[in-house]
Amino acid sequence: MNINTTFSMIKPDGVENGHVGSIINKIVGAGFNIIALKMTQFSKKEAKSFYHIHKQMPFFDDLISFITRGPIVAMVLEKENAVNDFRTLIGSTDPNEAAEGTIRKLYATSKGENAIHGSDSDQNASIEASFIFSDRELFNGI
Ligand code: 3AN
Repeated sequence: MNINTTFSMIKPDGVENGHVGSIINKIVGAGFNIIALKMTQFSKKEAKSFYHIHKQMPFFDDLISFITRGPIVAMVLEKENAVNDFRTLIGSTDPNEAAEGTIRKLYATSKGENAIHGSDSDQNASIEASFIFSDRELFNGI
């Protein structure tokens, strides 16, 4: 069994709309083990660095305004096949295209404000977790 980890954050819309508890319930119910968790808020500078791969995209400025407008809840999650299984659990970027029962189908309002993030590879999971959490907070390692 290949147990690995992924990084997730409940975005400002998910927090503002009161969905933190329901989303965490769904994550744990799907078999993920939370190995690190905190509520925090991105500065503009941090957000631009976190999302640097989208720098050239037309939605970049909106994305930075959105992700910095309120707190996020960041988590490192452990499970067999964590990255891919978590992407399945959250659903497509656009909630209109997300499968029934997925977190984005249930809680996202638009492609820009889509409630939750999940890493797209093991390498990015590690980079993103280290962006938010210190080594001592990642007590299980990643
Ligand atoms: P995902 O989060 O599903 O991996 P990415 O990595 O393509 O999606 O995009 C990162 C974030 O950028 C998305 N979660 C969403 O908030 C925002 N985003 C992506 N595409 C668009 C778009 N066409 N319009 C507005 N925001 C977008």
